[in-house]
Amino acid sequence: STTPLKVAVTGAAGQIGYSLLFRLAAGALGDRPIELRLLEIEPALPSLEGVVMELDDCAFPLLAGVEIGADPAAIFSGVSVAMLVGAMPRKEGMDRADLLSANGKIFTGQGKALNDNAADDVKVLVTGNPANTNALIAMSNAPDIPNERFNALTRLDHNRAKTQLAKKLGVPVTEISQLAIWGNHDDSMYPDLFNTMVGGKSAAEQVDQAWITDEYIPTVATRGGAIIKARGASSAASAANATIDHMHDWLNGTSDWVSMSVPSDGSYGVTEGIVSSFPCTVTDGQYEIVQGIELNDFSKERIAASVARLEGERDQVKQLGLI
Ligand code: NAX
Repeated sequence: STTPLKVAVTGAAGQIGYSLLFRLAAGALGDRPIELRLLEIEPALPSLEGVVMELDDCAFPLLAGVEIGADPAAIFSGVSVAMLVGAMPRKEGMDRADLLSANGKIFTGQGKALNDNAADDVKVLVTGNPANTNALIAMSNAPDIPNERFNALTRLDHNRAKTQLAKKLGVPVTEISQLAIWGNHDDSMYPDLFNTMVGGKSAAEQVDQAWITDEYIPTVATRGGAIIKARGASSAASAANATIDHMHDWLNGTSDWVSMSVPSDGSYGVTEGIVSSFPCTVTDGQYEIVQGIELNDFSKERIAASVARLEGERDQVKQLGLI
């Protein structure tokens, strides 16, 4: 199609935005013109103007237009893709509950604005943390948009899990298939290797359980903190890359399982309605949770623990009147 795809990005002047916008404008979602609609809070608009100057200076052939602003209703008008990256960062002394409440207000407002202004086919992907519960809040405040159009990002965990496994086994990442993250995007997320294939053989049979429990899962779960320690700033380019991977596959389809946090339909006993990560495939712009996977007791236990975290967050935001 030559009609520009209208793509909204929130938090566009932030770290992730600085990587994300240039990849989007360069055609990362597909070979189609793109119109960027960038939302920021008022004080960040001057800085965002500088980013737009740099976008101009790239003379991207596919970039059909850029609009910026602080009013979600105007920015979300007619968008088919919304990447909700902007969120309130966790500051010193803030716990997860404070974070939920601060971000809740952002995502109730943005959910309503999407409901009233986005295109009928809008797909919404939440990257801003706590991503799964922010997606639940936005979804609950957008009654006219089908629930399944609200996803949250666990693709960064997925990509991290893939590379760590590839390194361990000394194979290229392309040898790995059927890998998936289950649960919440926090340190309880669970990468299941028992259904993963490497070079045509079961991954779990090529590593031992102690490595999975004591090294692999903790390395993937604490990778964000390791990046902060090394770089002095949180993951940005890799988070932007994962955000693009997720949306690219949602729009264009998959050839292998991918990890997507989606509203649970009760599959595998995951509480219906919460936004939890599952192995998914995508056909014609619609994802499906992969069915018929056998989960062993270790996997079931880990998934239940992560789902319990999501239930806890859901209960908190319910109490706060956000959903
Ligand atoms: P930054 O603090 O650099 O940028 C966030 C931007 O959002 C700021 O420019 C801020 O002005 C803007 N913002 C705040 N409230 C807004 C609102 N109501 N409307 C529009 N914009 C608003 O953070 P950055 O490093 O870019 O990270 C963004 C979010 O991604 C954070 O919540 C972070 O925790 C989350 N992450 C999620 C990951 C995931 O895998 N799901 C991984 C990376 C990242 O940590």
